Amino acid sequence: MAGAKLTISSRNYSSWSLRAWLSCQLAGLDVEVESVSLDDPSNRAELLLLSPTVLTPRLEHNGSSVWDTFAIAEYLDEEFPKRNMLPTAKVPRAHARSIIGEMHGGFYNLRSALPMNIRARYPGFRVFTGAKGDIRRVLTIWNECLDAYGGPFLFGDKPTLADVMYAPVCSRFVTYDVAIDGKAAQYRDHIMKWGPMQQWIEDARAEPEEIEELDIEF
Ligand SMILES: N[C@@H](CCC(=O)N[C@@H](CS)C(=O)NCC(=O)O)C(=O)O
Repeated sequence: MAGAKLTISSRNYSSWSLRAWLSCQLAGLDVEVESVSLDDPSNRAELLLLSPTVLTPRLEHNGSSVWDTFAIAEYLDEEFPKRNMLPTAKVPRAHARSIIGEMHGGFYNLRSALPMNIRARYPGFRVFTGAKGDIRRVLTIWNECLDAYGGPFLFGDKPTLADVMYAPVCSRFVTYDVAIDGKAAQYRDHIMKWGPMQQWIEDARAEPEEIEELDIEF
């Protein structure tokens, strides 16, 4: 559908931009992507007019302006009900909403200690103790879903918004060489090879911008 625009920041560093873009892919929405560099004060001023939080992502679609990744995902699910962006059955849908909520509202240590950086590789990276608890919880979530619904995605054979929410975590595990095994490792690999993820990774690699403070010296 023409006329949809997604404002994002960096493809390499912005995990929320990735989630919003993957949500658009699940919705089947043909979206124009506008990247803004948030380092530039004039861009920030312009973004304030679009997104009151001065944060990306922000979606414009059919007269609606939606900011915050969770709101964008909910909006798209409502606009495109036939796309089944959440599991169709009530119990798994409640499960999916819960783990989506956990990702959106939590995992602060994981997100701050292992910022998304698609292009980088840190072999042997030492994860600090605070983030280890978050990693354990993510693995529990993944293993419970993969056991209950049979994979290869968290809720079975089709991707849902739950996979969208955890996709940047898969990328972080690759970047920071987080040792995982079994079904969780297979899941990480499946998501990293998933078509829309591959497309985003390719575009992130081509992106010129480097943000020094997010390129951890190690
Ligand atoms: N809760 C927000 C978080 C969005 C967010 O933190 N976006 C980052 C990019 S990943 C941002 O815009 N940062 C700009 C800044 O901090 O200046 C969401 O779900 O969309």
